[in-house]
Amino acid sequence: MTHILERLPDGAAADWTIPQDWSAYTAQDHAMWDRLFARQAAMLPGRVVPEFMDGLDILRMTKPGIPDFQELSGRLMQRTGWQVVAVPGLVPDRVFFDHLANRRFVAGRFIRTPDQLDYLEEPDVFHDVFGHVPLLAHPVFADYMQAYGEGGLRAERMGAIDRLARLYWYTVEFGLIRQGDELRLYGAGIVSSHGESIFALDDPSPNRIGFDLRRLMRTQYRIDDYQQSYFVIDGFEDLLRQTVGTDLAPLYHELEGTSDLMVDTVLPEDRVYTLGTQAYARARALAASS
Ligand code: HBI
Ligand code: FE
Repeated sequence: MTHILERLPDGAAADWTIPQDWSAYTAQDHAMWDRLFARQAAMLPGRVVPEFMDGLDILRMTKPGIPDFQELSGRLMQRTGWQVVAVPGLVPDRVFFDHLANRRFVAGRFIRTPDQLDYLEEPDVFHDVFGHVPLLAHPVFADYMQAYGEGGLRAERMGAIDRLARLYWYTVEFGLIRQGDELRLYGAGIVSSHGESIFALDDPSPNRIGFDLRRLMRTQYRIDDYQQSYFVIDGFEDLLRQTVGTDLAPLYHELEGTSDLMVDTVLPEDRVYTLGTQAYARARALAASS
């Protein structure tokens, strides 16, 4: 289980940031980044939104080694006014939202070890920086992330953080996007995972369902395995307009009386791109028994 820090760790600033201490990385640390980077950079073209590959280029993330956050922030600041700051782990929601609302992306500074190549419990610098930062060079996505932070601060006052966290999960972390007649990846949890970058687009088992905010906010999520349902947006502008660009208070209120949906539930009104084999088998069994 991932664990949110409860107390400000020694040595951290009041805003929970710590120095990245870039010069402390070893040759092995940099080699691990390069290995992960090479594997994803070879696989992602044609799968990820082109805006992600553009971001890698614009931010010069194609350079070998773990990026220096100061250098990265300089480029990002010029482009969209964002910065990348180091934190000692998962910070409390309020702290996380406050950084986003001020266009600061918080990143872990440690990198996984070879025995954690494909699975780790806490986000490391590869997930946080390779996964999240390239799209922060995209003006609309950059605005979405800031608006999410502002929405988080409002949701906290309304006791609706759990609903808003689902939005983050199914967009920023595990989102798919439709471009023309193709589905592409953009979620950081997918693009930083070799296995899920293939699974999310090619595997027959998960559902791929058109984005619907009300529906999504009723849907549970799992943190211990690949997703059983992905939500597909029609574009970043559309996502921003439909979600944190509007007042969500009426929606939170309306959802109070509704029940949660399981991770693999498919509703008759869902706009289904691909019905997962699990849901398909269940629908067949149901049809056969009636
Ligand atoms: N802290 N460092 C860090 N990174 C996260 O992604 C993060 C966090 N704290 C809270 C949090 N995410 C989520 O609980 C919110 O999206 C709701
Ligand atoms: Fe993440």
